[in-house]
Amino acid sequence: MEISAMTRSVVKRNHAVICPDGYVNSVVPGWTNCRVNVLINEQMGARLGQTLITATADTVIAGDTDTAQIFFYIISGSCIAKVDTALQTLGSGQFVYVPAGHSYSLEQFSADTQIVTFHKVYEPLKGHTAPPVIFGDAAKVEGPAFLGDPALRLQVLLPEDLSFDMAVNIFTYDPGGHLPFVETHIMEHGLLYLQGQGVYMLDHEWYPIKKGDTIWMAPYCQQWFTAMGKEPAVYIYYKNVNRFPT
Ligand code: UGY
Ligand code: MN
Repeated sequence: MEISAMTRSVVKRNHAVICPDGYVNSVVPGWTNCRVNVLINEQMGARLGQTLITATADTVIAGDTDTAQIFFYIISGSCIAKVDTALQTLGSGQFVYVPAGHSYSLEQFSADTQIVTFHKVYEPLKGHTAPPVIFGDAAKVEGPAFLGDPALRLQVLLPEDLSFDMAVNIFTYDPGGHLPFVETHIMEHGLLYLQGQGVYMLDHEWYPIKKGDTIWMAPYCQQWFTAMGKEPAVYIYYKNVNRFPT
């Protein structure tokens, strides 16, 4: 193995860039015969969890969501997902959202399967019933132009309904596309680059970013992105939504 003291990863008070060269595996009870990398967690000051699972044919990912809902997105490969009694085969670009208080199992993986997960302790909202289990496919979700710019397309994977307190979106930028302004907001993000490259500005520091990188942005971490290269830049990201700002 090449020995190196170089990395693009940084972990700061209100943002982090986590690149694959620094991964160290975790053991998660119930998630067996797989590699788990915990990319974002409350230990860094975050209020969400983000993990990357690399599965083999004999992997089983099973558990109860208890208080924290989980969103599983298949980056590559396939598996069979079961939530309570509902069963579905999931392939690349497909996902399952498991609300708090349900049991799940993902099994029968193809050898090359990678899954990104986002989890958050669910905050119920008076007058609204808890969200349902959702199986979905990003390929079937429309991606309208973002704020009128056709170089930017945003796919919203979960229903825009007040019962949900988290969103998971896929953002696609054509080469040269960029966020229209520097965002400064209360919502937190966890994101994973699925394709391409570009430059992210996080709190006035500039980072080259590419496929495979993770970014954590705490509330009010200022953020701006421009895509570079010859193919679109694509990232999937989490955002907390729809609750009173305590
Ligand atoms: O939803 C968002 O806040 C999104 N526009 N932020 C981002 O991509 N950094
Ligand atoms: Mn944002």
